Amino acid sequence: MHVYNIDLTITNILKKYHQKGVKYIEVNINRLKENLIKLGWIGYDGKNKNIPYGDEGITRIAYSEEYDKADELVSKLMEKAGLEVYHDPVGNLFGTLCSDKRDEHIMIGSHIDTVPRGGMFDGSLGVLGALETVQILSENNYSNNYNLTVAAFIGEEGTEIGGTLGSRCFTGDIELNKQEINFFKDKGINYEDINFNSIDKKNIKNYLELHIEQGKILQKENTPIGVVQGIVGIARYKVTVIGEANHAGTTPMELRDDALVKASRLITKVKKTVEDVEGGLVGTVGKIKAEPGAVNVIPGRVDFTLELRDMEKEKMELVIDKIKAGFADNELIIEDDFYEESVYLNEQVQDEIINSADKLNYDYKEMISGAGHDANSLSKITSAGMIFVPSNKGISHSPEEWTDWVDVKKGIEVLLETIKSLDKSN
Ligand code: HGY
Ligand code: MN
Ligand code: MN
Repeated sequence: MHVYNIDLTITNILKKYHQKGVKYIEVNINRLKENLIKLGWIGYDGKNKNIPYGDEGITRIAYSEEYDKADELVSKLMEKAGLEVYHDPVGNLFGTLCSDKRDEHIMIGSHIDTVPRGGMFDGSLGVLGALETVQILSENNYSNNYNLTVAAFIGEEGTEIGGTLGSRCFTGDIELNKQEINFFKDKGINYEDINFNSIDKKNIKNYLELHIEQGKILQKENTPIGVVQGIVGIARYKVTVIGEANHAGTTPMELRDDALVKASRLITKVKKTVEDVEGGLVGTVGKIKAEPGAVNVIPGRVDFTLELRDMEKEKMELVIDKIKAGFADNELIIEDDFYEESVYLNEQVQDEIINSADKLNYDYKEMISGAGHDANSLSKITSAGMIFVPSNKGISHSPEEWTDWVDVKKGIEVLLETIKSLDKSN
């Protein structure tokens, strides 16, 4: 069981007050913790009574009933913090601490939808951490130059029509095909409404996102802060392998054309091909289905998803070319399903994050994100940056996802300092 080790040693607090020129505002970590746990109960399926951790984890899929409850909770928390709360046509949620000086926004956000059986930090920490920074600034009568807008983008995790859905709609970085238009229509959202939103995209000066690393590096190197330099590109494919369905009893082994045996050879080939490519390329087969799916029938067809991630598109294309070799066209079909370009995040914003970590005397590491994020979409319309905090044992997209509260607090403090410095700059 995790003990909440809030690092309140007197030296830690004094250290902050000794920082020259930093009016130290103490984030309310207990309020953040309470909000994060409250949000985590929505969609949690487990026996734990004091924290939504473990067992079947948290399932809060975009546009589901659980998601609507989560949206309602976060909207109420934003109202309680005195923010102006509104939704755009696809269901993105915004809360703004208005400025009387300028109409541009500094946007700080992430997502509150989860993967099936996910954890309580992925996305939620970024939205509630953003809320905490804006709320604590407002409570300290901070006079913000820019509108400070907290965003909860809907559908960041993969939906039937791809991931980072809400933020791609918000930034207009999306071409909707017939199937996708119908996806929205089923939810009562008209296509014409989608490209309009309540904030003029040109008016977003910066975007910041606090997120768990979802990997092992920060914890392994005992470093509390990650400064994200770039976010990998994600290519998803629908793969179909064709064989010949036949009787499992009367078909001799040498006369079989077993689609599942062929698919398993192909999947092993994907692993080998990806491992042979230099650098950080990764490949995953996450979903597979054999048809007709009967115990006594040799599978005649197998469908599976293939996802590749890297900073370089060419490396992902190379894998596809290589795995096709040795298969006839009528037995292997690979269809593009989703592609999100990799991005390098804004260097000035990275410098601001580094300055904030330095001011607070926190070690940091510059790194690439192997996970996709809404910051990818936002980086297409504004200067965007991301701050990572460590994930316990690198686990994420799992009921065991965990970040120690002392690290959560450091991440929010760096976020707060970065917002303040961006708010002073032009
Ligand atoms: O899949 C991802 O990388 C993100 O967690 N949606
Ligand atoms: Mn996420
Ligand atoms: Mn995720």
